[in-house]
Amino acid sequence: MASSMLSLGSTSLLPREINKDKLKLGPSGSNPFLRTKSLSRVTMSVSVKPSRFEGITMAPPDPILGVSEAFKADTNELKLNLGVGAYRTEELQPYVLNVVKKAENLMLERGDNKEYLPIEGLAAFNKATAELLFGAGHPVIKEQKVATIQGLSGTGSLRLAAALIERYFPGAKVLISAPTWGNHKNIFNDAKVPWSEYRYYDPKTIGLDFEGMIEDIKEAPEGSFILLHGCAHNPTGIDPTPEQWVKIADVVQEKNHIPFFDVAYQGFASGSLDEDAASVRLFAERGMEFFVAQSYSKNLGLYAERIGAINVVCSSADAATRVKSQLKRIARPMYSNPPVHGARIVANVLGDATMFGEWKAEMEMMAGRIKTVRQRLYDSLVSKDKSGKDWSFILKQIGMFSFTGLNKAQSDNMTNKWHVYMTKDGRISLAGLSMAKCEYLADAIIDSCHNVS
Ligand code: KET
Repeated sequence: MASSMLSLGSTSLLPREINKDKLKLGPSGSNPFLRTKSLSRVTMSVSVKPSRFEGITMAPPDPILGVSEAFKADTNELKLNLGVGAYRTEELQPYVLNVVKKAENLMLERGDNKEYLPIEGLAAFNKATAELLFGAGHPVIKEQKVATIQGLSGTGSLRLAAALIERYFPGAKVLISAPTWGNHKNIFNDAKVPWSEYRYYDPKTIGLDFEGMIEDIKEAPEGSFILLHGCAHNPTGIDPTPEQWVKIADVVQEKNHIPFFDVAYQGFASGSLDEDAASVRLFAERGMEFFVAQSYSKNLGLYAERIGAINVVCSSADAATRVKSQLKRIARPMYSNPPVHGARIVANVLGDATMFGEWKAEMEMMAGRIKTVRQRLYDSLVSKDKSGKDWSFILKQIGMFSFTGLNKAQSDNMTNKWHVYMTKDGRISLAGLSMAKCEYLADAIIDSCHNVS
């Protein structure tokens, strides 16, 4: 293809189309190709030269964000995007929290500048984010045992920690749950950190395979990193009970493993920020050393601001200082320093009692809407499905998602026949569902579940 085409940026022109294009570009002479006069010769010499990028193959679409691209291209009016975990209103519109608008207005009024942040990010944000996670009076904070640096949301923060593991724990393995958020594998692959899976989801019970999970964590080489979803496990929506968390902490401690929490949904699982941080705080109370990546994409709706943090809890303030210095060293050549806008929003909201209260109320409202559609979807399934199938697993799951148990062919049917966009692992984002669409979705699920194998 490349040998017969002239490429101009992202558009490719067949040679016979060039004259047509010349007319469109006009006689200004500003286009360097047109100034050569002998356009056809230029075409010839370019056309025989293979691209240096010939060896670069087409990458597959992203399993989650690629779903949104496919959704945009669908013109059917019934279409429904339940792919990415992003909160929508009942009218299925994106939602900017009022408290975020308030914080942004404040920033405008103050006339905050756009100077570079330090490599570790905004100090007020780093302080507030660690306090939100552990609780302000927690000994790990008072004793300055936490190395916190601002990251490019949850993903960027995970990536920084992965780079630190690669550099300082060569050969150490990260254990991730089967299944997990798809990007975890990409992150550790790109950071060249070996990983393997521990059992988590049991398709027979559509619940947690707790025995399998404990066995696999026990069997991992001593000193492995154990990636845990702090709350609202993605994609299953199944979390360990408080008693199970205690047992997980026991075996992790016994085997000298290093826990690595991914907290992307604090406040979104139960509606309470403290309750959703209970797993992390349990490990902190035991004096363990561990990682926690945080994200404000979901709970403050700051998806595009890329605001989050990586926290490393250390056994001494001295170790925390050294770890922080190395995290900065990793960040500097990667992206130099993080963006300020989202950090200021979070610092303002968390640092002001009134705004903090308003945030909690809005978060409860969002979490509440998701719980309401979850219930409505369940009710619709139960009333429409005459097969006797037990749908109660939908109500047992928590957070933004429901793991439907639909396989790839069934998920394909949801999209191809019903225009319901979802990930191929059978996950649907209830945050993208309205009450009005529950019945339609139930019809699609029942058809896909019973008529496609
Ligand atoms: N961890 C988990 C478990 C997670 O689900 C996400 C995002 C992230 C981290 C990172 O989010 P960030 O915006 O970098 O702070 N999950 C949703 C979006 C995505 O895939 O990027 C999703 O699963 O739909």
